[in-house]
Amino acid sequence: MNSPVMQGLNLDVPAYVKNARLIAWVSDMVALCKPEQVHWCDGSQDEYDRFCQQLVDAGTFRKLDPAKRPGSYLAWSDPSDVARVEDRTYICSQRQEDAGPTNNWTDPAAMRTTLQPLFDGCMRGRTMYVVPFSMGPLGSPIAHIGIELSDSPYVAVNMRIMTRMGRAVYDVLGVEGEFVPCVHTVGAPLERGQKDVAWPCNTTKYIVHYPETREIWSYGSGYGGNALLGKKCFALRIASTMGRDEGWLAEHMLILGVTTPAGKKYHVAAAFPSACGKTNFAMLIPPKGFEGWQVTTIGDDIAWIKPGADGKLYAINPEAGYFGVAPGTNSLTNPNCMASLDKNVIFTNVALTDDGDVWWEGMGEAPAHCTDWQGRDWTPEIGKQTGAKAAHPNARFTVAAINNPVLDAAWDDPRGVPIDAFIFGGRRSTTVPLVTEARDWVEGVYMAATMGSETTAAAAGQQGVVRRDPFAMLPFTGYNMSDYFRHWLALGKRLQNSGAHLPHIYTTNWFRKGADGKFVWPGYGENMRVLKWMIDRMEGKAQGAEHVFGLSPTYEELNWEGLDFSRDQFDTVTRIDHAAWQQELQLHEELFQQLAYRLPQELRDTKAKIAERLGA
Ligand code: TSX
Ligand code: MN
Repeated sequence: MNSPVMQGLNLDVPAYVKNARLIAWVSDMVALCKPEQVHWCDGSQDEYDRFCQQLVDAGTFRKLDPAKRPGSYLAWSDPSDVARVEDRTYICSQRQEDAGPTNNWTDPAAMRTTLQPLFDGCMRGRTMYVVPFSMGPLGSPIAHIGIELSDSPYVAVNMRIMTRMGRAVYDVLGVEGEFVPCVHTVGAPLERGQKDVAWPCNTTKYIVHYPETREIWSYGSGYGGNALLGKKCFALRIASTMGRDEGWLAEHMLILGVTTPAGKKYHVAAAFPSACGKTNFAMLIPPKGFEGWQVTTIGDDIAWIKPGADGKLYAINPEAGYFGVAPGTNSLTNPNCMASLDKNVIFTNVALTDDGDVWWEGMGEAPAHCTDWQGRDWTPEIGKQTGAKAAHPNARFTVAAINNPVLDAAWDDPRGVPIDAFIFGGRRSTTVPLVTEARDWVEGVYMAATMGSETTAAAAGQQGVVRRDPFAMLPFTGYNMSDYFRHWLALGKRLQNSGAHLPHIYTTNWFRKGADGKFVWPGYGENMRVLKWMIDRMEGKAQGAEHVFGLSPTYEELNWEGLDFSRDQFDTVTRIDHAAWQQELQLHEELFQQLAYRLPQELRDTKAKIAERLGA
């Protein structure tokens, strides 16, 4: 007999938890993982404060100076546990072709056999936290519920910031409601009397998704997307599969609102690969020359988008906080983000200053001395001599959306916001112009499917290698990428046939370089000029000029008030070099070869048309 009750462990299910499937599953997982106790999280402030104190006592958290960073903590992870582990991330569909060539696939039965002994007793000596969370506004028809079982209190406190976590979730869930079961363990059981470490984890890691049964199993890591299972695992990999089956979209997109001086409001969803500044764009401050314009944030990373009864696409941010990269963030690149970090923040892997505050590379002037993310002495001199960074390059902040001074009033609206435009942005030093509008949905899907990002140059003078990242979803689509393209095409066709006006689709590139190797476009707040052109297009106020793969602005169509940007510079960031584009199409072909199985014919046709225009 191995039931938890027989072992003497009472599940202590709170009276407000009434979902039979949930209780049975927790009971099964307790029997498997064998925690010392079970804690049902209620999501209260009091509970959060107690967990944080417990993390301080365990040495995981350091409380920052309450005068400088009220309510804030710093965690340093194990040096081996600092990022998502893509090569340990699995999509376990019944058929390999449903995971596709861009995902790691393992037969689900074989994976269950592998994981069973790893999870057996994995929480010994620890507490299992039952973390109920809603991805999206509670009760929203676009939202979905998950329950994460984790043996990490660090996960519990981060989930409270990143999701709508707590007791109210059970009211929405009810007796028969559905939830995505998410099991997480750091994979470091404690034997009797064994002392814990500050950041328990295991060198063996598995981040496993069963898309058909909508389950997530995560083993061995306590960090970010490996452990906060509502984010990439649920809101993107599992949700993209739900969206495919149910006719909606789960996307790696920020959502922002733009209000014009006339008071008209537009909503834009934008996909950029990592290291392209999504959070910066989501919190953009309009520059000089744009008085009366306002940009507000709905989300900075993920969008769930469902067609409404009126045929428009409505988007919610399934998250309730930002888990952003700290290095590079400062009061010039993103003042709104810096303001968001004033209080109630969990920092992970940034440096600790001698006066109890935080510092990271690119925050501003370096302190004369601090303690780096591995607990070692750090000075600018040490940094210069050894190359050691004070903060890990993937150091993070976890902060509630309500800290954001430009949070959109509708960010928590259960109906979502109507999307007027999609942006797909790459990071390319050549070839791809500043902004291009697709002439139709299929051309837009082509742009998104072929978007790419240049890895930062490996050696001086060497150009970065282009890595394709279709829709910025390559690591996050929970099924076959070619089927994902089909899903986008089918949704467009369906909306079009219903007579709906589809969102415009744009591709942007803030990163073209000049002959001197320097960025030509000033970027950041100045991207407002590009946003305004998009709105001018939507309002029929700008014509654009057609070229081989879409339509880009003329120099006259951008508002240059407050910015010194010459016709020549504009030409450098928008020019289309036909020879370079011939080569670019070769690279598109390589992607299409990889994704040939079930690749939609429309994309091949679109490529052929571009080739034809280039040849003419
Ligand atoms: O986030 C960025 N955005 C979008 C902002 C709304 N970044 C940072 C990318 C790494 C996270 C950018 N970097 C952007 C941009 O538009 N553009 C660039 C390139 C760039 C860097 C520096 C300067 C200009 C362009 N200027 C000076 O250094 C003075
Ligand atoms: Mn992301």
